[in-house]
Amino acid sequence: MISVVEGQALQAELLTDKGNLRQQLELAIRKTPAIDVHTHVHPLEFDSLFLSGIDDLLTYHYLIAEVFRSTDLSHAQFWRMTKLERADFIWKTLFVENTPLSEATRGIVTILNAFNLDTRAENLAEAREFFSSQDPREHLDRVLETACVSDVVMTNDPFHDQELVTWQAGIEPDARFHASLRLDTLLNDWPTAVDGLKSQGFNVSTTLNTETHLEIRRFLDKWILRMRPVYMAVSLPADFEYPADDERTQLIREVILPTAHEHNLSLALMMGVRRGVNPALRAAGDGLGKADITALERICADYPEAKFLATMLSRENQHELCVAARKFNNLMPFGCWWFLNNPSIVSEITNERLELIGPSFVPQHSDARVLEQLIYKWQHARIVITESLYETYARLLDSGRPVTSNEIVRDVSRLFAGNFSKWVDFSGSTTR
Ligand code: HDL
Ligand code: ZN
Repeated sequence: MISVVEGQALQAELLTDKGNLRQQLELAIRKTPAIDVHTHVHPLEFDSLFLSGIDDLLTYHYLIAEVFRSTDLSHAQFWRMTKLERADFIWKTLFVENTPLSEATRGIVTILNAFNLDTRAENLAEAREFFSSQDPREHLDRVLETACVSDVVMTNDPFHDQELVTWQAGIEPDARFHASLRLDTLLNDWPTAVDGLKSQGFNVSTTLNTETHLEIRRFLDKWILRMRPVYMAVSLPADFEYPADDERTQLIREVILPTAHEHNLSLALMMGVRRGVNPALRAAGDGLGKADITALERICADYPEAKFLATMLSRENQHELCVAARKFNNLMPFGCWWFLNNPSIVSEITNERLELIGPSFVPQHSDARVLEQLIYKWQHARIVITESLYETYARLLDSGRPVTSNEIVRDVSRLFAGNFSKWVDFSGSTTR
């Protein structure tokens, strides 16, 4: 929490001048550390899951999808390349032969600029030299400081081999990194989950019954003890229905929510993804669909004592999510997810959230996969959120209610950290 903004004691007087209002807001947003509530970033301890540097940045699946719109190269030819060849190809195609106009390409520019690297370089020699010459731990500290991110919530899949190796070795991750227990395999791919559960020594049957429910709870209890997740999470397809006569509804009702209750964990529901729309793109091949908000409303209504985080992948669903959050105070909207994480849509979503639910939401998460993406995702988000908040405070002033710097810092701290911390009973980096 900041108590002094740029050497000035926080002003208690009313900000009746809009120029001063904007200055105080910009300072507060620039200085207030954010908790990044959903990422795919892992610290160094996770070996192959730790991604950093220009080659990982350029082979981000967002850029892989985009490069095929500016080349005649076939998917097969691309996938035959090495990672460095792919990075060179993407740089040449999207940054040299074309202008990096998209959000994901501009993100690379923001990162290079943050390290004073040539954003118009003809090749990757300088960038590769810079990133390979950094001390990894000092570099991680520098990235988190530049991004002004205090804590990073990871995505931890208990069926992923590297996760198994790391956690079973009893490795304590960097205290700024916190686990979330990801349930996609369990809830979206039950046959695969059965094999995974059995391979980890749990006696489950494909046909769900009480014994299997109990074994899955034992599996979750074991992973919760190991990971100490700040919440459990699942992405759900656009056609997700609740209730439905399927394994997913049974597992939600008989296993997941009882486990959430027992461990006082929130459940994050990320709705609207359509996996593998174009399999030739591999991880870049997912798409979106409009989900059924009534499924979320019914879960919130059925389990009033449970606490749900939710985000949705369709722009239209985000407005519905705001209205649902007005109806259910056990529902916390968060972030501008994936295809929504573009300035024009982040602005629309932030505006409608402020208009419909005031400061009672989590405005952004980065979804970063590569360490340095934290810099661009948060820099770009802070610029848009500043404008939304400024317009909101300016309208409030025009309506006859000025604010103070103290109130601005309070509001920004609540949005960037307080709402989430309170929701999941999070004590931050001191947790570990
Ligand atoms: O399911 C998810 O958590 C998504 O965020 C996917 O990981 C997606 O590939 C992504 O990285 N979006 O930003
Ligand atoms: Zn994600």
